[in-house]
Amino acid sequence: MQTFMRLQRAVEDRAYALYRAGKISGGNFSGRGQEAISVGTTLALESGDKVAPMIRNVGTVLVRGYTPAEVLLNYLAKSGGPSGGKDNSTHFGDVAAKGVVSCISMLGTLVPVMAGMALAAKLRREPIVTMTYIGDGGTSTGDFHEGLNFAAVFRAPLVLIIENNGWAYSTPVDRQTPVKDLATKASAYGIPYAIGDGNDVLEVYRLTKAFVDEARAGGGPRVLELKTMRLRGHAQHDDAWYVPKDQLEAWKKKDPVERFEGYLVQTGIMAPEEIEAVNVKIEREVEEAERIALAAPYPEGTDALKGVFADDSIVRFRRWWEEP
Ligand SMILES: Cc1ncc(C[n+]2csc(CCOP(=O)(O)OP(=O)(O)O)c2C)c(N)n1
Ligand SMILES: [Mg+2]
Repeated sequence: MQTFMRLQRAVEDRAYALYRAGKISGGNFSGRGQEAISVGTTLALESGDKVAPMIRNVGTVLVRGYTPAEVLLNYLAKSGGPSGGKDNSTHFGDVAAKGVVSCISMLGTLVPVMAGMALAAKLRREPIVTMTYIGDGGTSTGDFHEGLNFAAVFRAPLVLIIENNGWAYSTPVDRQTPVKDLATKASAYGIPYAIGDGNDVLEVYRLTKAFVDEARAGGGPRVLELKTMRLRGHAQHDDAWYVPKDQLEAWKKKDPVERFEGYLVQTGIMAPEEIEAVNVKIEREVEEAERIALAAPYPEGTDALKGVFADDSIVRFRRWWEEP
């Protein structure tokens, strides 16, 4: 848990530096302050389960076996990255090899997608659980409600994680909904829910594991709301001027990574020097990943057609295009 949380932070810090240096075009997002959620929830899954991360869940893809180099190659839109240079963010996945369903930017849409995937697994009698994430803002979308209702009716083994980080871009939660606990929305569909501390990786793991086990045992969907705070702006271009400084400072004291490292030292599980050694190793690994990503080539123009249509349809399209 400590390694993956530090790895997420190190990879995202490196991406932030690359963004500031003008090497990443478009937006660049960060899950700083929310690492315990990505890591704790994903570690609670079995290898055959399917997970769909959102933009703040780089920890999820790292736990699932993507390397820091692959993540940075993708941010830089290089050809060797998982999206082959088609995306400059975190929109990549590999359902068969890694059990990762690509992030979809349109908020809420992954809820029906993962509900459908869970139902498909159930119909095939495969003991698989699906999981995805949604922000506080995303719970206002129609897809969130339709997807949850669908999952509830078909008792699909879906675990939905609500990452309540207090803000949807510049909109605070109390301007988004009059409901204090977002997970209570699940009870409208007869879905059991729980609410936990998203900055405590052990609690995140424990609550997720219980829900994953229940969903796998045939109990139907579950909704878990984890309270946390976005420690950077919505994306790197946004300095979050609208967030009250005292709110930010209070949450910085609850930093999930430092908090867990403090716990490991206090309980004698790891000595400070051991933690330091892990963190130095991670920094080196991420420096090497950056070197690889910067040196890698951009895709060829013709690569733009690859993976967009089934190969056969490219042939048909060319034939149609070239015929007078
Ligand atoms: C359906 C939809 N509406 C609007 C957007 C633009 N948008 C992207 S992220 C975002 C804020 C999301 O807030 P939240 O769901 O709380 O997630 P967080 O960014 O806090 O992780 C908005 C409005 C979008 N991607 N999809
Ligand atoms: Mg939010």
